[in-house]
Amino acid sequence: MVREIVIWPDPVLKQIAKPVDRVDDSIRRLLDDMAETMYAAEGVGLAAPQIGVQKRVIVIDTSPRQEGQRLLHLVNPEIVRLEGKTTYTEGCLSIPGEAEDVERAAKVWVRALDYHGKPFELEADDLLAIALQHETDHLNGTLFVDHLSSLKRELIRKRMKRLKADRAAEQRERAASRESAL
Ligand code: GNR
Ligand code: NI
Repeated sequence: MVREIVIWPDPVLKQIAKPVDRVDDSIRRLLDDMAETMYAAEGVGLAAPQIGVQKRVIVIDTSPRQEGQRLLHLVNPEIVRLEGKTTYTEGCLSIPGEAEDVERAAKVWVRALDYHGKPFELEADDLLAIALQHETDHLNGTLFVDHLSSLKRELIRKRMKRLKADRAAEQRERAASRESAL
């Protein structure tokens, strides 16, 4: 099921997500919903807090055009080593229409549980390394705008508040026209 993506600013995006104690069917359903939501939104990753779920669960696919072929499920991910520096122009499904340069480690080593609860380790560079850092940030209540100057962040906050207000007005209008059609 495709879930609704929470738009920043929202308190749920600032909280520290809780570790999963067992990868059971309900976690697998969450992983499936997250993958479906990520592909529908054409993102390269998604963290559970972005659909309002406070759990340390992420999905990543750096080539979402070939849906499902390079899908990664990570439960309780931990970055165990970071190396080098790189700058990438990042976006976020919770901050639509915005993109800014963020400096991060160029290479990371991550430990996590997979779809079946089995531990694995992953060594990543390029976009995958960026996505892993971006998504684990989400689990700790951090978004890419938190890596920007406060001036840039506050400008983006204003635009997101306007976008949310516009969307809410649109929904009210749609509800009203449904009502009058009855
Ligand atoms: O879809 C996404 N694209 C992206 C581009 C550059 C750096 C990070 C990302 S992640 C983002 C999806 C998202 O918001 N995940 O939390
Ligand atoms: Ni994001």
